[in-house]
Amino acid sequence: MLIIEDDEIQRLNLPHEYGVDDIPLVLQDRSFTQNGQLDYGLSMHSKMMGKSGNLPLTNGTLVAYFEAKTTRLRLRLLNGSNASTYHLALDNGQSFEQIATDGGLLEAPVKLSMVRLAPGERAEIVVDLSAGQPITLQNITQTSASMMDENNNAPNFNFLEIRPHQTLTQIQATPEQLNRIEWLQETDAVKTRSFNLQMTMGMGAMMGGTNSHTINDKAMDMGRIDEVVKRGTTEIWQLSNTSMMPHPFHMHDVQFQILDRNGRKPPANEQGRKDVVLVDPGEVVRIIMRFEDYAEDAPFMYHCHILEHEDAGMMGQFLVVS
Ligand SMILES: [Cu+2]
Repeated sequence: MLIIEDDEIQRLNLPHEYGVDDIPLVLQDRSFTQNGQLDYGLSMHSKMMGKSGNLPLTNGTLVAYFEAKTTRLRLRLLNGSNASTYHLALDNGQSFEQIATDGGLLEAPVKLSMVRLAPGERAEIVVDLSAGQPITLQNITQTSASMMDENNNAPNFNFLEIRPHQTLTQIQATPEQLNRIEWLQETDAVKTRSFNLQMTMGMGAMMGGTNSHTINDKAMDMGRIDEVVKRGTTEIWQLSNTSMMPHPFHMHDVQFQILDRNGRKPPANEQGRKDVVLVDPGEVVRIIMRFEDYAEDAPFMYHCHILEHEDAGMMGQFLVVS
């Protein structure tokens, strides 16, 4: 995990002592063989849906715990799983504050009792430990109407047990204003591009054949540039999912803002700088971004962040030119 900070973040007096009250957490699920090796056997099912494990790993550790010395703890969460979307909550039902998205601080903290994190997605949260009782960060299984979601719906994992010390150092409350974000407007956009995330369920695809996972009917081809963007412009990318399972769409190069989900404003904790957005089956998500970096020779990528999906072709590449 790379942690990027600046003077402005330091001035906010958020918990920022690495390993004490500021903890990076890479969350994953893995399976192991009898002799303790990583099991990456792919069935036809996991080739299609992505590989999920049956055990939770936190920073590569099983049954992880943390001894807390402060009344507040800042957790920098990364879903580092291949394919599982997590629904993270505290076991005592206590709420927490989300303070940052993938690419930076939210404008204000958002109070939540659960945060959804797709593969590749990040969130920073602040947990209140002033009651002095142990709290466990868990994944909560969601009941899904779709059988197709089953594999990406991890079981009730315990990712981290937080054990507070007898006496805790007081940490001040989170400031009410964290950041000022320059919001891009729909009218700023010079172009709208459409991306359709698709999966083919045919027998050929099940056997790992070509074009099982595509964007706009195309599987990734290193020799093909899919989109050419003009530097300095703002665009809307319209993401639709016509497959039977959710896909976390990820872009390189830019941080985008979510304009809407099926025409509705995204929830408060998604109103920030993002580079991963989960697109549910049947959903249309519009994102907006400004392209400021040149990429005239070596292209940037966009892809589904489920590892087996990008491997199977659900990826494209774009240039940014003058
Ligand atoms: Cu996908």
